[in-house]
Amino acid sequence: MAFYITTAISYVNGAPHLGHAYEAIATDVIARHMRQRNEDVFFLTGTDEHGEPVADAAKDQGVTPQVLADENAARFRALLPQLDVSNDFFIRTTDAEHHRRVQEVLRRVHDNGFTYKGLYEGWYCPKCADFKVENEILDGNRCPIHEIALTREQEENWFFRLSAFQGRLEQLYAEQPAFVMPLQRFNEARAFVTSGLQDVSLSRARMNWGVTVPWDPSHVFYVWFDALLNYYTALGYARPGDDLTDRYWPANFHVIGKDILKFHTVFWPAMLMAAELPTPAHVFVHGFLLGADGRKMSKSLGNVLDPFEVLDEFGTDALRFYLMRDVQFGSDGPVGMEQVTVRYEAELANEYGNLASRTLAMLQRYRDGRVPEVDTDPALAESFAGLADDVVDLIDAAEVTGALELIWQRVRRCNRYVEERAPWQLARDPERAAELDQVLASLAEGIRALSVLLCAYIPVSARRLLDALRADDTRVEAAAFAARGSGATVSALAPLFPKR
Ligand code: ME8
Repeated sequence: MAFYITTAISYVNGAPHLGHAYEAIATDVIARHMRQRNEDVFFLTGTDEHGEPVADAAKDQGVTPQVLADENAARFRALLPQLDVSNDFFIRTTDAEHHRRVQEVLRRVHDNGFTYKGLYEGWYCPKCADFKVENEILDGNRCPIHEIALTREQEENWFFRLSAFQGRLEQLYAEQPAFVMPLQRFNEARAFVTSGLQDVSLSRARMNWGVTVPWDPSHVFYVWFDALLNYYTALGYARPGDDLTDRYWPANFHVIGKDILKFHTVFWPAMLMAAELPTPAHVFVHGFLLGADGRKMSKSLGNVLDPFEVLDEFGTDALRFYLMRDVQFGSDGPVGMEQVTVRYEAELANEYGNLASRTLAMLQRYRDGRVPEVDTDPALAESFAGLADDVVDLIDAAEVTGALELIWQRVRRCNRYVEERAPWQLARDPERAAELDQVLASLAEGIRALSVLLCAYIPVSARRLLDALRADDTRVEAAAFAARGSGATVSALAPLFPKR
C-alpha cells in the first residue's frame, strides 16, 4: 500500500541544527520501517524559503533572499545523507513547479469563494511570520516562541475564510480521533478549533519574496500557505513525467514539532477542504529538544547543539539511536554531549555491540563459525514472542521511542541469557555439546531478529551485523524468532561501536 510521510520543511534563514536532524531521523525511522513492511513509501522533506524569516535574515547579511536560500538549502540537503536519511525527494519552495502548483490550488480556493480582501491589524512575530492571537501573546506583547517583542502591523490583504470551516473541522476531529497524535496534541488542536475560528491572512502586500497571488499580482501568498502546500505540490514534479499525486495523496503522516501545531491541524485541513482535496490521515506532533538551559534550542536563543559535532564524535548510528532513545518522541527532553556518551557506551557498545561480538566470537571459537542447525531455546523464543507485532503497532502510532524500548528489552534479555547459560562453561564439558549448540543457535537467532528490527534505527550497524550473520532478509516478517538455528557460516566483525 502507498505510504506517504513528510517532515516539516525547514526555514533557510540559518544553518540546520539538532532539532531539524531529530525530526528528519524520526521520520526516517518510520519510513525505513514501512519499507521493511513492503509498503510503497514516499518520504518527503525539504526547505521553506519564502517569507519574512528568510527575507529579514538576507537583509541583515546584505545578500538577496535567493542567495541566502541557495546557500542554506544546500546545507540542509547535505545534512540528510550524513544522517542516513532516506528521503525520496527534497522540495525547495523556490522551485518553479512548486510556485505553479501553489497558484493553481489557491486559485481554486479563491474561485470557490473562500477569500476576500480586507484590512488586517494585529500583533505580528517576524521570526514566526505569524500574526498571534490574543491568548498566545506573552506579557509585554512578546512572542511565545521567540520571546521577542511583537510588532503591531496593519495592512490590506487577502483573507482566507477559515471561519467557514468551523463545522467541518469539528466533524473531522469527531470522526478521526487519531488525526492528531499524541492525544494531548489532539486535545489542544481540537480546543483551538472549538474556541472559535477567525479568518486569517492569505497574502501580504508589503512583501515580494514569495509566490505571487495570481488574481492580484501586487501580493504574494502569506508564507505559511505556500509552505504547507509543499506536501501536495512535490508529488506533482518529484518524478518528472510521472505525477505521483494519485498514488500517494493524501499523506499518511505529517511529522512536525509542537510549535507549528496550529498551522498543520487547523489551517492545513481547512485549506485542503477549501480546495476540495482530501485531508491527511495523521499529523504527529513531537516535542522540543531542549538546550542545556532547559529552554528550546533555537537560533535566536543561541543554545543550539551542533549535529555535525555529534556526528564527528560518535557517528551517524549513534546520533540516530541517541535521539530516538533519549527523548521520548512526542515529549520535550534535554540533550547534551554527556548523555550521548552515556547511551553510546552503556547501551550501544556494552549491550548491543558486545552481545554481537560475543556471540560471533563464541561461534568462531566453539563451532568454527557455523550457527548450529538445531532447535532454538523455547525459553528465549518466548521472550521474543509478539515483539515484531508490537513494534509494528507502535510504529503505526509513530511511537518510535516506545518501539525502540521494546527492542532494547530483548537486547538486555539476550545479555542475561548469555550470563545465565554461560556458554564458556558449557564448552568445557563435551557432554554438554548439544546444550552449547542450542545456546549458540539461540543467541545467533536473537541478534539476527533484533538487528532486523534495528535496521530502521541504526541502519549501518544493524546491516553490518546481519551481513556477518549471512542474513539478508530485512523484512519485518523476518524478525520472527526462528525455531531452528540457521546453519549459516558467519564471519568475524570488528566492534560495531568501538571504545572511543
Ligand atoms: O517551522 N527540537 O521551520 P523551522 C525539536 N518552516 N524540533 C525542533 C526544534 C527543536 N529544538 N527546533 C525546530 C518551520 N524544530 C517552518 C515549517 S512546514 C510546512 C513549515 C522543528 O526550520 C520544528 O518544530 O523553524 C519544525 O517541525 C521543524 O523543526 C522545522 O522548523
